[in-house]
Amino acid sequence: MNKTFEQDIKKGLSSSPKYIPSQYFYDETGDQLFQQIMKLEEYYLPRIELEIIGSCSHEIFQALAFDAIDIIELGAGDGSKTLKLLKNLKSKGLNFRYIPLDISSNVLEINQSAIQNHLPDVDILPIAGDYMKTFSELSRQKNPKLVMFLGSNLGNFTPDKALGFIKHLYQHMNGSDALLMGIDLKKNPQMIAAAYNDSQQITRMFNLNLLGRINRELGADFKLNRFDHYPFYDPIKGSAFSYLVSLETQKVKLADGTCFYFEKNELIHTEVSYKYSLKEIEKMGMKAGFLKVRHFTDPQEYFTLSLFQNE
Ligand code: AVI
Repeated sequence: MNKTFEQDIKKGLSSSPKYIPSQYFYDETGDQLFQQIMKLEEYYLPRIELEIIGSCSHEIFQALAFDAIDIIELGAGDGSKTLKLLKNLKSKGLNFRYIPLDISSNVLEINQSAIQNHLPDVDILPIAGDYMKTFSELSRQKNPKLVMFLGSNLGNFTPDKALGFIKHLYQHMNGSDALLMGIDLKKNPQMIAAAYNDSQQITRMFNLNLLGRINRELGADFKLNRFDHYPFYDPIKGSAFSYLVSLETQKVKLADGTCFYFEKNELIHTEVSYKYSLKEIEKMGMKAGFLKVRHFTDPQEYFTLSLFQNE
């Protein structure tokens, strides 16, 4: 049994307000549900990010100062979007090694075979584990690098943590390295609200799977139909918040006998997905220490690939 998971769940469910850390969405079931979310019409993020990759690869290539680099991707996932960028960079003659970092070794295997199939000449060095730790270790190597953090993963940090994260990356990068981040932009709130409350209810299952996972891994007796998915977007804060709502007063027990009590309509906070404006992204980049930020967006400015550099 995973001790950290157990401790985090016990801490979160005995806090007030209750919460479950969003990193726990991604067990095997959660990974599959997330793959389905990424194909939903309402969840526009990956579709538009891919579109931007298609249109800006040449400019990214031109912005890179070296012709032999390490491309390090944090939280790389299955690499489906990255493949397009890597293919485009390769066809322009960029010589690179691809280093995907992810917590899940499962997903890294999928990533490696997908990239290898299409780009047999590229050296791939997948590293499973905490990607911040691995990144700090890798940064001691002096090879020039392009660091990538795609998929609007930055949005799952609060703005303070997001800034801390970018600062940390900056401190471990050399002058000529570049950082490319895919970030979801503020837009019509209806569009964002729909992305987290899809009509096929996959996001609902994704959220409820947190309770399913606690049942499976900690022997809890959550009845999933006694909880509801409650997403809401606050356009002022620019954050989509996700909650689970207890539909009745109830008690839930873990296999070790620990009990948690829920009042009717009590909330469990499960996720934040912050959205930014282009100006806010620039400010964040500058505060972290970068001197230059360039945005590549779709024509409607729904999403950006932002490139942070020093030179
Ligand atoms: C992984 N992350 C960027 C997704 C997001 O949009 O915040 C996770 C997600 N949650 C619900 N739908 C997708």
